[in-house]
Amino acid sequence: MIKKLQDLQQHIQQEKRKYNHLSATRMYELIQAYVKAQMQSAPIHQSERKLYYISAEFLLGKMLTSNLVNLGLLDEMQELVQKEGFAWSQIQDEEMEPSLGNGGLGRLAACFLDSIASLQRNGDGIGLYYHFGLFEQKFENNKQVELPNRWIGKTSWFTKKEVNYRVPYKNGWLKPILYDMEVIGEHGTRNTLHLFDVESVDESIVHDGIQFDKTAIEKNLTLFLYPDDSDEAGRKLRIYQQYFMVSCAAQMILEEALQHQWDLRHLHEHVIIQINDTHPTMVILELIRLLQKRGLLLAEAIEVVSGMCAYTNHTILAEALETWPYAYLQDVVPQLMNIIEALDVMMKERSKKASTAIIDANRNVHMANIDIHIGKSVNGVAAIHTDILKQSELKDFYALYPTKFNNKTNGITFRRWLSGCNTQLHHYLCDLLKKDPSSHPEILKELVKYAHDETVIADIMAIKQEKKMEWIAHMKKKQQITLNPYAVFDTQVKRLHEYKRQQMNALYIIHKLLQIRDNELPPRPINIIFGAKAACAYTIAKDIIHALLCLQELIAKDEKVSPYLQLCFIENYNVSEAEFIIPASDISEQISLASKEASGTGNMKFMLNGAVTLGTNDGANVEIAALVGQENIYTFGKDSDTVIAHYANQDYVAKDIYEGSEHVKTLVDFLISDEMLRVGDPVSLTRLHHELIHKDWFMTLLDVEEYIVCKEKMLQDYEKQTDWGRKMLMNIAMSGFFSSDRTIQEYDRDIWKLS
Ligand code: 26M
Repeated sequence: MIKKLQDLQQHIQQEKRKYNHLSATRMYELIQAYVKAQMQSAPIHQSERKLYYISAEFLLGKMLTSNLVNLGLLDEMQELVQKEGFAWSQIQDEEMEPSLGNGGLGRLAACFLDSIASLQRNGDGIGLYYHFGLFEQKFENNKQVELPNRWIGKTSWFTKKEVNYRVPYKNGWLKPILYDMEVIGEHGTRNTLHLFDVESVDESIVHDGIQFDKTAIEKNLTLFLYPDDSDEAGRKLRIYQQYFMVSCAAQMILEEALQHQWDLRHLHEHVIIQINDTHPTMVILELIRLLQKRGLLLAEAIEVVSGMCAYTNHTILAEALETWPYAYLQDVVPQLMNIIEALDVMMKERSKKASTAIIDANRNVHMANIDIHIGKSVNGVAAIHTDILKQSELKDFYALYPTKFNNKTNGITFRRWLSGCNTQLHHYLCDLLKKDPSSHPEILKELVKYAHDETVIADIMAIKQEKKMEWIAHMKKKQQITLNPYAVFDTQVKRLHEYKRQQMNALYIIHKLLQIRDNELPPRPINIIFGAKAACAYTIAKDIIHALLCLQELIAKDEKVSPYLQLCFIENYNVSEAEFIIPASDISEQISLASKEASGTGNMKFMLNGAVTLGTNDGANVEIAALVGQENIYTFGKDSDTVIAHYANQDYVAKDIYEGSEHVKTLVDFLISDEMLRVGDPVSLTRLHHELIHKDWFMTLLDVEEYIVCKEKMLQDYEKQTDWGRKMLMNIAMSGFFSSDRTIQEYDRDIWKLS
């Protein structure tokens, strides 16, 4: 064990003498061992009440820099590394990124762990140790190809532990193995992330990339994050995963309660469980089952568990709200069925409304409905989202349980999204404000004092330019692409989904391309940057990626257009790529169809790093607008009431807009122009073209013209550089509200009551 910084330095010198050379790999290993030892010696925060944050996803990203930030050792370590002749990025490159999540929901869980520890609250995370994280994305022939992403390496932040739990399964049981990772807060106390694996897991059953026998549960249970669930075996495997996760969680919670000698009839006084979306819902059922086994009556067990559980909703998309056929549950978790039945009967006494039923008329079990009936709290993740839950999506539940509903606007950890990824801006702000904004987000407001200080504005803009240069060098190395560093950087990075409307951005690109060919030149070159993965089975999402990659090729080959417009699609967009591109961006694209993006958290990361939002009145964009004021944000598009009314009245017809506007028709038809078909797949491009005209479920054409006008205004305003710099400054200044420390304080105040 390398315990002290001097020890680390000694180790480095020793190895250099011995081998005459020190590789970046070895350097990383030595530093990692040192940091891990530091974390393991940090004190655990003990208390009479503890939070368990259960989540199917923890999208951690690389941990080295973030751990060093929290230990207060980043500057020292960067200096040491530099003295040894390495760039910090070389050392970072050595770490494998654990991609144990899809996007917002998983990254939120990771930010929360960081804030919970930093605020010195007693709270652990519980999830699954997937051997393969979210797939690695490659582009071939302008299409996404998915490769397995095995993230587990020789050096790891996780430590393997034995546990004596048993998870009931078919005619026997499964034996869990525990992997623990220390979560260090900025004040040096530590919590733990517990990820469970199954002992009998067998990686050798994976073949041809991501194929495997879906019925061999003992071998495949923890192999993949969200295995393909297009068939029955895949869907049942997800139920096995979820049950395994929550059964381990329940056993751990009861074991810890026993150690503390907490009375099980008063467990809700000591334990609070936050259920991250519906994936961990069965923890409610499993705890009721286990408490009954330990002597509580059903009614007593329900009462105790009700007081222990709180549910967070992350989406109103109907297709994302989980329901399981009764028969699947019967097959996978027969031991829970009498509890589901009992709860169903009890809740039907409370409400006769079909919308609130646990088991519906088609014998489907609604997981969210279990959470809402039994849990003590239901929260949305941004003000507008919570309002929509109360007023429309869950309005029958809101009538039943008005006091359960509350809002907790999402946040991000500034330790990663400022200190870790933008050291230049972080140092500058620390010097200027005489306090560290990562620990004291509210201090950022003092920046407003400098709104008319041209030196400060110029400094902030110079940092932006430096981050642009760094990112361009990175992309040159990674994707052999040459980009103009003096262009406007207009960025849309997030999962690919129709509701997020990357396709609307594609139509803007076509608009700009045609303008340039028509000699209407922009005042400054524009770089439009994308990063997005599409779910393997989501055909239209893949068609959108394909269209964008075709446009990228077409523009790159167009000598007239490319000096003014470049399109760059970041391959394999993940947390590390986000940390690179966000600080380099000028424009933050947040253009979801109003009402559909529950919150968004990328929007907050961009704001903190001085990008200006181009967005709809959706999710947390609404709160960003209220904070910065209309002169520091660009909003457009129909509002959520209008959109919700269109769905209710079924009166949105994309084709009417397509036929009614020559401009829109030209843009949409470009997708199947000869030049597009020459570089692309006619089947895919035609399908997308057809979808936009005949379905357009997320109403791209409804907002596209306003979007184009709004973006053009933004690009014009960008030319008034000092005014633009002031907008950057105001965005940074008002971003303090979006610290996940604030979010966690609210969860604690209203729900967890840990302190
Ligand atoms: C469901 C069924 C089958 C397979 C996967 C799923 C599924 C997986 C992830 C459904 C939803 C999932 O995540 C939803 C999500 O990420 N929601 C996002 O949560 C963020 C944090 O609150 C918000 O900021 C985003 O707006 C919201 O889209």
